[in-house]
Amino acid sequence: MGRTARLGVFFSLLGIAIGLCVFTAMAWIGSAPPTVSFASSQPKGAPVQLHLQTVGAIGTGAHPDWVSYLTQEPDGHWVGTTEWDIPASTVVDVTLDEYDSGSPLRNEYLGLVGAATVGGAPGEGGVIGGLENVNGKAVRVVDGYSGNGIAHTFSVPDLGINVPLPGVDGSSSKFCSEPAPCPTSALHNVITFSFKTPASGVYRWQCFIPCGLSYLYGNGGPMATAGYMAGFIKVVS
Ligand SMILES: [Cu+2]
Repeated sequence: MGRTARLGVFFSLLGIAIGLCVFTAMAWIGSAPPTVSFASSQPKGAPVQLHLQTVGAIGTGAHPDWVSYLTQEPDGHWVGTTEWDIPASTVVDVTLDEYDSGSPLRNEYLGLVGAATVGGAPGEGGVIGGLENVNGKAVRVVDGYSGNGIAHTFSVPDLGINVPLPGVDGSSSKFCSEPAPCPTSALHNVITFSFKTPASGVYRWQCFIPCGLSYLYGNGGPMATAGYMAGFIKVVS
């Protein structure tokens, strides 16, 4: 093969390689969930109000049958995302409307509020007061074998945050069966808790209940995809 032909093959292969890189990068960027900014949603230093939903099936998008978290933007609009910009050293008051059914825990440790911190004392994690409020009642532990079990958790291991979310009765006629966001007229539990953001940084959070039905051990699909059962708290200074 002559020099020109070899150069031709080289540049053809280079072009294909660059094309594949660009395609992969665009696919990755295109699949990243949007970020909702709470950086200036309230006066500096005032608590951020973070309103979330958990639903049994998001009903729209690429995976309509996947379980998902949703985020309410400061203007009231609901978005299927799990990524937020939140100011540093700021209290975050979370209100979580839980519309999904639950099951007993495989690991009862995840029923403890704030217990996800590595090496931390049970119940004394990053949740302020070590308590969550379930339908107006303060609780430190949720028994996964009582009621309708636990649907999901909101857990940020780096911040010592674990909040178990009790499920609702999946056989009820009021179970949410429409595309998210679920209306407040549908059966749901209201869970509230607060935590304080640390210095700036990116903190991964996720659900620790293997809720990815039909995936290996329940840990694939929505459990392994940002925007559904996992995301990032981007703490900005
Ligand atoms: Cu989950």
